[in-house]
Amino acid sequence: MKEKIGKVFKERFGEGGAIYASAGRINLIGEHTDYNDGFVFPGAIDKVIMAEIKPNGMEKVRVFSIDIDEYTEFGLKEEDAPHASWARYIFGICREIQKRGGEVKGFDAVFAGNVPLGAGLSSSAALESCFAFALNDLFNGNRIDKFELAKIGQSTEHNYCGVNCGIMDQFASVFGRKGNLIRLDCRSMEYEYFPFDPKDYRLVLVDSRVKHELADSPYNKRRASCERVAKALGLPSLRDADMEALDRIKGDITAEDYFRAKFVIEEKQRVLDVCEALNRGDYPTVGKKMYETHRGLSKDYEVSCEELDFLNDEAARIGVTGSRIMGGGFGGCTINLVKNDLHDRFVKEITEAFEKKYGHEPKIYDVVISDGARKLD
Ligand code: GAF
Repeated sequence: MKEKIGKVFKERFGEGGAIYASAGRINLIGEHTDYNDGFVFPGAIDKVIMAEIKPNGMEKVRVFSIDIDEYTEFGLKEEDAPHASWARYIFGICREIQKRGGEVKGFDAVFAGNVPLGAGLSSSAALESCFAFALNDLFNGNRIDKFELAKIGQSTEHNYCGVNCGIMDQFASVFGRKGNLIRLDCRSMEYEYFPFDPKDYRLVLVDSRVKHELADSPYNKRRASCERVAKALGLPSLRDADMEALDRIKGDITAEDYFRAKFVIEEKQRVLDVCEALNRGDYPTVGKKMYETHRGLSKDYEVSCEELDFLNDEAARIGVTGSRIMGGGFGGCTINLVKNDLHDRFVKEITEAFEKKYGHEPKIYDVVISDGARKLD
């Protein structure tokens, strides 16, 4: 990928620039908890967006996407926003740095990636973090701290891409560390690295290839439900809510809002339970919690779809230790905790069963927990 980017950069813009990369992410558990000030447990993966970037001495950005095979250029003022959705991520990063008093000047860039798009692996956060990291290095002497880089990505989603997301994806993409998951408290922003290298298990993603699109989606509606319930409880967020309090106001809120909040209250506890279980090496409990999350996401939070429920049922039938929808939902992947000796049978059987039912194979990815945003040599 690096060589290809270098070649295209040279053809389009001449003498090469610096090369940066940032990663997609998985999340072991803690879904839709980030914007409720709860806990999440993600890690960066070995699938990246990579970009070669060089200041061009102009007042504009010229950028080429190898994968989409599109070129665009834009200025750095608010009214210069490009139309192409992929370019809006980059424009958003430039603007959000500027809004915070940071410097961004014109630059040329060529980028490519292997984070599957729309699969729930946060290709958008990888793109944002790659450019945020690079522009911090190129124009700001790395003065912007890593949390702020993650927030710059999140604000880009909010203000330029129409997704009212939490901080998890950008955080994981910026803070990812090889071989480690990271438990993040999304209220205090305290985080802890957890070495994750189970000897007898593997994490396997099964991509339904149902396209997951968060912009203008029910994602923002889920967040609004949570905020309504928190308000009805007189709390700043669902972080401090419990089932007793929720049951007390059950008559004052809609049934839908009740079930959304119930899921979040249960899910934030599950993250803590999974971390404890991991500390004991108790993978059956980790797996059990993953299945509980899937049920909650499917029945109470209603962000699943037929194909993802099918993948989850099949995983259970085959005897997989843990399985659930990963990420925002509405399509994309399941994440599966699979015993080593079941791995090959699992991949074979779930692929065949899915193809038989839906007429196309799912994609299978073995997860490798890797580093987040970085400059390459
Ligand atoms: C998406 C969002 F971008 C994250 O912030 C998070 O809410 C996730 O869905 C669900 O856990 O990836």
